[in-house]
Amino acid sequence: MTNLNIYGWTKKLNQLKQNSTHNSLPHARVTIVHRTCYEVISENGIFLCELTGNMLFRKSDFELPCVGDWIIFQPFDENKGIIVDMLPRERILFRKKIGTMADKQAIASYVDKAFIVQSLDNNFNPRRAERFMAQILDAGIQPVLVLNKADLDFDKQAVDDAIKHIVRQIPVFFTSVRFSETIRELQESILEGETVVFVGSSGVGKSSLVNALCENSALAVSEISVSTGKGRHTSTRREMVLMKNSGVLIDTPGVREFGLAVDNSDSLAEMLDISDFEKSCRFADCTHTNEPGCTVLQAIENGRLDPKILESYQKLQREAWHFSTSEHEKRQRVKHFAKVTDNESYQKKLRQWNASQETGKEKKQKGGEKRNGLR
Ligand SMILES: Nc1nc2c(ncn2[C@@H]2O[C@H](COP(=O)(O)OP(=O)(O)OP(=O)(O)O)[C@@H](O)[C@H]2O)c(=O)[nH]1
Ligand SMILES: [Mg+2]
Ligand SMILES: [Zn+2]
Repeated sequence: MTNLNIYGWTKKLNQLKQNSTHNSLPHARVTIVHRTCYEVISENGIFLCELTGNMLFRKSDFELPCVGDWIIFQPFDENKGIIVDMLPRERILFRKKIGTMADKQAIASYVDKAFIVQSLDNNFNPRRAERFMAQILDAGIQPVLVLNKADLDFDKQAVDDAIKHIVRQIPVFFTSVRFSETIRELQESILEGETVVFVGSSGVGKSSLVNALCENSALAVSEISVSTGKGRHTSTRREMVLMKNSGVLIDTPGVREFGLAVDNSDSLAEMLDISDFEKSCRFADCTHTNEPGCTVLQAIENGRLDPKILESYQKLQREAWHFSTSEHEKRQRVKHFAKVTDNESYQKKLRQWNASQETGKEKKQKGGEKRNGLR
């Protein structure tokens, strides 16, 4: 029997399960999402599950189960099942769905830590790390910056300078799959039952780190193709693996674009370590662009704040604002539509219209019967 505590099952989750009408059925955690089915781990091992139609059609995409979710299922045959319910989600890592204004996509749920992986070659980019941090902190997840491929040549001083403000906020690790002590340090930072998701661009070494941490080669790792310089075994799905004697790791495919899907940008200043400067601005709603008495601009002038950090702050703020206002408008539209469809006169008109359609159909049918000589 599998002990689900090492997969993050807790007493609190057990209590939540009791609220479900299906609480007598087994529970499990989603480990892989395939195109049409879900691989889950339960006390009785791995099951391949589908969703009930009810769950499939009543939910938006981002509400469907994702890796990390806890579900309740009805087993059948030897290792198949139907997902009938999902426990209320917590600590979900979202991102904005590419090509949309306010649609979000759930990457993983019940996440304790998110490792933002960058490689110390040309992938290192503090602005990108800040973007991930904003989304991760919004979900109540602990961000960790992992700077990988530390065996390669890089300018340590320049990197240290660029991440000074990040180091003050979150843990930062320099790692290399070739230096086992750096892997051990990372391993020790993950506690039993904790869930860690790995995010970052393609080729930075997420799968390699997951494999090194699990001391096996469960995940395919890319070999750099000599002709294109690109990885060949690029990960194509989110996948959960268990670490020996400790946590649960979720590997994700590299992303080229990570759009913010946050509702609230209030914590950005603190995250970027500029809230102390901001507090003393003359105007409470200072935008730090050209206002008199702006202590943020003063900090830039006297070299205490990197102008790139302020730029990043304003960009992330704008993006969060765009997402939350579009989402708000969308919600209003849905509410308005619900109101319209609940409205009595609308319902009456709908009934009349349906009835007229029916009579039209009958007439047509009768006409057809006549033409066919059937009375
Ligand atoms: N020099 C060096 N190479 C590394 C290190 N970690 C990973 N690599 C190499 O980097 C390449 C990409 O590694 P992956 O683990 O596949 O990268 P990934 O982040 O999972 O990439 P995607 O799955 O495409 O998102 C492989 O050729 C690895 O061998 C490291 O610490 N040092
Ligand atoms: Mg990978
Ligand atoms: Zn200001």
